[in-house]
Amino acid sequence: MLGAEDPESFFATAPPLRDADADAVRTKLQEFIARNSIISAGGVDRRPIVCVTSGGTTVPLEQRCIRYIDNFSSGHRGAASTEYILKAGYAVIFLHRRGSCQPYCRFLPDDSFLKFLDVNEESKVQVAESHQTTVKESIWHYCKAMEGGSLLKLQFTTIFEYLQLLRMVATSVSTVGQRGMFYLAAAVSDFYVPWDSMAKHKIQSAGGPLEMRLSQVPKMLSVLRDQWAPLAFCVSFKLETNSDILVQKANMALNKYKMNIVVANLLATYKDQVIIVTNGARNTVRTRNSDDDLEEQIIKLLAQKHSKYIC
Ligand code: PAZ
Repeated sequence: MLGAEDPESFFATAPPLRDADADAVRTKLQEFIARNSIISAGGVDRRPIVCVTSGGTTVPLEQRCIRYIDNFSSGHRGAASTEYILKAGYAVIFLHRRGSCQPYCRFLPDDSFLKFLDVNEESKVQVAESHQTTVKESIWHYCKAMEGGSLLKLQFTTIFEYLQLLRMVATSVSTVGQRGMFYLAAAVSDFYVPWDSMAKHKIQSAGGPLEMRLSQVPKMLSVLRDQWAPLAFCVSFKLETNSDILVQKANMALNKYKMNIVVANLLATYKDQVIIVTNGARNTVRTRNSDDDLEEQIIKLLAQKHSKYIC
């Protein structure tokens, strides 16, 4: 019998995406991949396709969910990376947590977007003068990506949705072979409550302290590499809090899951520094000043390595 840690059993017991949602995603993916695979009469202008995963997955504790386990990921890395990947000429499937940071919206204040607006002499609401340039540029880039068909956004909240969508994206992207890339920056739960052993209703506090057993989420990186998209260029991320084990864990992921690259980062410094680990090499990438986006350098390096991989 297969356990909750087995990929097949995970998918067999996960609450399925609604049929209409799954069909709509499948259709969008097929259209997106076809659009970005066209070879024009004047030469090759098809784009390589990257699936960027971004933000954290939740682990529901009740089927009619009131409570869930979450993690700290804001989706900033995935959103910023998407901007630079698009700029480098790729098409991006942005698989992100609902409500997390979005490409071209990173500059928007958390509190409050009203700071960006003011009311003019005719009582009309407009973007404040101080933010006109940033907002105009962002709208321009966003519309170019959406209308030009190089950005497709898909949303998840739970670990169940995330892994089902990732499988759908990966099996679709496998059709473009080595032109496909996975950039797995999402913070994916390591532990979960299998759907069939989850409380159906709100867990009651009258019974005293709560004891709960979490199962391990199956290691889907090996399934991605071996079954879903064997030829794709795979970049996974490894976050640790202990610097003594970071590189060792990154090397383990590289070898065990046959990743092309592992981007290793520490919680204390992840915004300013990452280590790019490949077979036989280690490259530390740092921000040079406070206006610098670390993601710009990461993507430059990855694009070089990916184009070598394709040749
Ligand atoms: O989403 P964010 O910008 O707040 O954080 C990015 C990150 C630290 C989640 C990412 O760089 C990362 O390491 N993701 C993988 C985490 C993991 O080890 O599962």
